[in-house]
Amino acid sequence: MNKGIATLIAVIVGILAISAPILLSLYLAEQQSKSDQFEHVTLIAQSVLRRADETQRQIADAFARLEANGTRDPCSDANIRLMTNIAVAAEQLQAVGYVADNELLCSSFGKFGIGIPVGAPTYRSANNADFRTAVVIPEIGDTPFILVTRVASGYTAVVHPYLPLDVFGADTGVSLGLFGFSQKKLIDGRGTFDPQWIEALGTAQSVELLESNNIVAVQRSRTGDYAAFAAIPAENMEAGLRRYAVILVPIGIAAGIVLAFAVLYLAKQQLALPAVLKVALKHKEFFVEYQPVVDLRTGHWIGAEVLIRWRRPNGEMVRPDLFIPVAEDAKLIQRITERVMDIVGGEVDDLFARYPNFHLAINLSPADLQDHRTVDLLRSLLGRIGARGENLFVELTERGLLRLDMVRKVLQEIRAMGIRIAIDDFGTGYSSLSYLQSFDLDILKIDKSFVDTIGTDAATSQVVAHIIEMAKDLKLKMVAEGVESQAQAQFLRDHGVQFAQGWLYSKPLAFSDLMAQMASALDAA
Ligand code: G
Ligand code: G
Ligand code: MN
Repeated sequence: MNKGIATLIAVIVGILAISAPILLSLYLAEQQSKSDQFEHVTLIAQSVLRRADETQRQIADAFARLEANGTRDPCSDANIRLMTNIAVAAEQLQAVGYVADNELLCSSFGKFGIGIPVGAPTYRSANNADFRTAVVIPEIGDTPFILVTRVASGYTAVVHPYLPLDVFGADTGVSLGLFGFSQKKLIDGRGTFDPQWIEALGTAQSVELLESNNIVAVQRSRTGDYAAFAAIPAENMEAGLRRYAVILVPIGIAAGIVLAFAVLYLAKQQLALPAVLKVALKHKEFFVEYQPVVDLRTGHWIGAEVLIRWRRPNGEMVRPDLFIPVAEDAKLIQRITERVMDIVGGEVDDLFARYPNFHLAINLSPADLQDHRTVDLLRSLLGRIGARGENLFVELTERGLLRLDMVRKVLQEIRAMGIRIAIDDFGTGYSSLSYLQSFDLDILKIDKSFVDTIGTDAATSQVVAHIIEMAKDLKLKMVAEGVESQAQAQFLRDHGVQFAQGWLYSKPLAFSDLMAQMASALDAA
């Protein structure tokens, strides 16, 4: 991958990593505060409504009892006694009385000599009740009362204005009240009120509104022509938000920083690898091991695959499957191949003098096959280690065969030296049989992933047999990789596979160990 793009992606992921948890924590704080405030305001509206409903029930009850008395003179002594009984029993009612022509003529407090003026009604409900708010009646008490008058009979309930509103009385920041539907007017309330809130209720039973200035809850009465509302300033929510944010945002920031460091650490490792590889080449941090290849019939070691190893200065081993692809991307792989041949050339001395039919297999990458220099490197390696062409194999992956023309030429020259060509990791790529046929190949290496399926009922276990048949058709010799059990070896032998490598026989060895073990095997024979 292009380094600039990789850096950009790392930076973007880093920014996301740090900002996502913070934004999430802010969002959670806001949601939490919002639901807290709505819960609060809804609770208030419900309390107002409960009190209003109870008051309304008592008023309706009072009117029903007075009207049932059926007297023609509402202010008769008997009727006033009934009024007194009702007012004493109904705790929400301050008094009950009789109003005609905007005058209170008598009440549970008795008959007044002259009528007390109460003014014109301010509101008439759908149930034909007239409302008068803020009526002062010194004979009854010194607060302005609400009067509710039954239009049909003139009977009137005197209600203390704070009764329905006396909820959370200490909480002065709260606006609350009752409004009537039919007139879309406020019956009783304190603080701010916006007729829009009635519109917002529509036909619903309740509604919660978040306005720029207010958090509002409206609750419709199930029995009367009114609804209760409560509102608190939106600043309350911001204060709540701040309370939660103080706790949640630091957690978000901490999580973000940890995440960002993790991202940067990973990105840095990835980005730095090519640079580190260059230093590793300069500082000679690579060495090689040799994994023996055995003849499946005799068990003799007939050759070995050269495998590169990288030990960092801090002792850490880096696996080739990790750094080989990076080296290929960074165009460093040819320097690595050259280093491998250099190491082999330096440490392999009298191997072929002692074992003239032994072979070493060198892994080549696609880039190696497109460069004529590889031919020269192999030729000089043969000279350094005193080997004939037949003592050297090269292993190619299917990917290496894709850029045709140059590859064919390089392979021809390699083969002309007597070096044999093995196709590595066969079956894991995507080349077709006929395509492979168009190259002069000698050996097919059966990938460990297929060998692993032998004796299992994995769907791919059939593939091994097919690969073996195919190799026979192509007249290729076979090396099975990663053989770990006698059962696998037996299967391969039975199917005509000639050679194998794997832990069953030997792990990759240092050159001196390879030589020592071969010598002792010969002594034993
Ligand atoms: O040894 P294991 O040893 O983990 O090898 C892992 C992979 O690395 C194998 O697919 C092997 O073919 C590849 N590999 C090992 N050494 C070399 C090398 O020198 N050059 C290339 N191109 N690949 C190698
Ligand atoms: O180049 P190639 O893909 O063949 O490299 C072989 C890889 O497999 C190396 O990493 C080697 O160490 C590893 N290997 C070799 N034999 C065995 C084996 O029998 N079992 C396992 N698990 N790994 C093996
Ligand atoms: Mn290999």
